[in-house]
Amino acid sequence: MPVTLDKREGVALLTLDNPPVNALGAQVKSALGSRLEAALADASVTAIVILGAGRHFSAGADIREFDAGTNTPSLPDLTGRIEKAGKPVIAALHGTVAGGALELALACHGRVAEEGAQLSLPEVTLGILPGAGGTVRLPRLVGVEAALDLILNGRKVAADEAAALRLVDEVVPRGTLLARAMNLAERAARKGVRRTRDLTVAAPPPDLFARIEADLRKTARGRKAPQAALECVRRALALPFDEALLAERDAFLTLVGGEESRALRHVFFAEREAQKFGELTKGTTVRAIRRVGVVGFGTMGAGIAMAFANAGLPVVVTDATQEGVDGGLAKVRASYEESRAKGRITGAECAERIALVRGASDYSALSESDLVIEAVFEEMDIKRQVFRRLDEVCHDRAILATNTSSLDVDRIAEETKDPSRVLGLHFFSPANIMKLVEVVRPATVSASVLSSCLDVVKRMGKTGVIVGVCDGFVGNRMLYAYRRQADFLLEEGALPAQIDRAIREFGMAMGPFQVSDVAGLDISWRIRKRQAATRPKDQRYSPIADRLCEIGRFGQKTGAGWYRYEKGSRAPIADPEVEALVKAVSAELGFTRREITDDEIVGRCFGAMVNEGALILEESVAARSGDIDVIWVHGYGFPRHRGGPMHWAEGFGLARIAAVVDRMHAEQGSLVRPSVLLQQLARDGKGFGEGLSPQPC
Ligand code: 3H9
Repeated sequence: MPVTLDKREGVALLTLDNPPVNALGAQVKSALGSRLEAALADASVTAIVILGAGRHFSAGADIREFDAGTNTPSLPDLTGRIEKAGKPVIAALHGTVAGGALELALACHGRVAEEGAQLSLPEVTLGILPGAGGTVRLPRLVGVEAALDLILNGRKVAADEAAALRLVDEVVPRGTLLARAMNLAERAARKGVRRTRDLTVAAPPPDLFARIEADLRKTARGRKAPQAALECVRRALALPFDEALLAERDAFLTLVGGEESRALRHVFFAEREAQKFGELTKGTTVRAIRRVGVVGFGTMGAGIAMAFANAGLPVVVTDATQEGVDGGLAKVRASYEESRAKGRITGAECAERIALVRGASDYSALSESDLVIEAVFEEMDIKRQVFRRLDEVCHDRAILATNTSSLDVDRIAEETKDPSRVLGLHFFSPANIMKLVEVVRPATVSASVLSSCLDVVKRMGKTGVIVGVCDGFVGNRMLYAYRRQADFLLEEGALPAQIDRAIREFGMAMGPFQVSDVAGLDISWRIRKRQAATRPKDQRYSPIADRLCEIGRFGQKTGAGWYRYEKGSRAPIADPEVEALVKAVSAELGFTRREITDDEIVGRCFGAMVNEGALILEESVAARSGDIDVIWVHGYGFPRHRGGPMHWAEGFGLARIAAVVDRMHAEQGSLVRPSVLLQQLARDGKGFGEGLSPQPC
């Protein structure tokens, strides 16, 4: 039974028992409703306590049921019934108390939270809003400003803060929750019930809503849920309680059926699916990773070292010279000091993390490391040399990883005596901040090495996605395809600022040319020069970026790239010199420049990207389209509320994408190779999830 009913000393205990997270699905709601009625009808019961079995009180409404439509009783019905009950109902909260679960607690007549409990209303992160009274009851309990902070940011509040906000009545030590909740229930039974609906809301500061609206215009661009939640809170102040509840319900139902919520729920589940690898890692032992080594103390090496130190793991970082080591350590110190100064970490945490990172100029310092990550120059010969050395100095059980962003990990693994312990761990820059790690799986790697790396990536609070070996793996390979169309569009008639604006309006944090100016144009120039000899002569190639590099425009670091920059500023300014260069290249290549629409920019850039994603699925370089979406959301700033490129493409229409791809193929030949999978799904009117059974990549 998903809800049990016990009686103790005149108090009825209703326990939610629906592993793993006590989600409030149809059966739980129905059982809770009937158990509640039974307790209310039982004359020997004076008060009721609702609690959760297992690690969490409850993760809220069952998100999987959102597509199934409303089921009875609805959560708003249930919370209404609890609030109106003639006997006191007390919520005993521990672990996660999220969304509808917190709304259930808000409707109770008292709340006790155990130390360690985390309370939140994360609905806007799922493209919805609290739909079981949260926007109406929370302002009555904690005030409008605090309520808006919680509702619009989906922020988790720890038990102590919840008490300070008067969101809970008491915080109690671990192990005492039930006793203290029963105690509160007995007291409430003597005093009579106190209902949240009867509380009055203090008027908020007069400019509060205007201020928040202005903020949302910047932070929630293109989103519907935050604005709708704000409106609900506004109505909660203006309307009678029950009318405000009805208005909230309407707003919730509109959002839950909308594209934003579908996309955000897709990402929620894709993130969790990405952690599952079926047979690939089933039953394998996870090796203990207690000490980590990093080779190369550049920006990437320092970022990786900090990512491990942030998770409490000691790291030793080697560099070829003592100067390199000192520079790297200085970078780490400066970064932590800055975080401390900004209040992101305490002084003690800062000192602890700095102490966890050691530097060395000799490979022998890596002999004790259980995992070593190479982060040296992106050059195959150099990497192979590093792996030969690692093979000599590291202990037999050590896992050896390369942070390459594109090179053939199979070839790197060949350099070692035991290639089963070699794989790629592709961190994204800055590695101490970015959540994504592509876990690159060469043919020879063992399942236990894969599981161990996924485990350590999770311990670092990052999202690991397994990908196969190919040039650029999943993320960069799709990025090349997208970026190439942006370059071609310049030649045909667009300018960098127009393309960047269209892509930003789509929802990407930055356009491709802005990104390039931030990253520096010189690195990809070097790669292109290396590839020049093998590039087919008849293949279309845009020389504009090369021309910019030839005149020393490497991006922000040189004050000029695709844009120009005022001294000390990072604000891009369109530059007539770049416009002249773009137009000159168009003329040289024989293009008659034409009007390019934003729709064409979006269709071609993202169409090429999605087609590449479909090829990646065909080749089993990624196991699922959701994995690709997770990679793009976490590693490349793809707007989460659009669900990732593959999910977005399904909504946009795979047939429309296939048509754009066909046109690009007709004009650009093998540079855009139409994916058979994409064409097939488009013909059959299916989505990516329907055309494939997940393949281990
Ligand atoms: C809501 O409440 C709307 C209301 O306002 C009212 C409406 C009328 N539903 O994350 P994990 C699954 S909206 C269904 O790996 P952890 C999850 O998919 C809800 N399933 O564990 C996974 O399944 P599987 C607002 C859910 O320990 C398994 O549980 N609530 C739900 O790392 C384990 O999850 C939220 O947004 C759910 N609500 O973290 C809370 N939650 O094993 C969302 C989880 O098949 N949940 N699952 O892959 C979380 O934040 C985390 O799951 C939690 C546990 C912290 C609870």
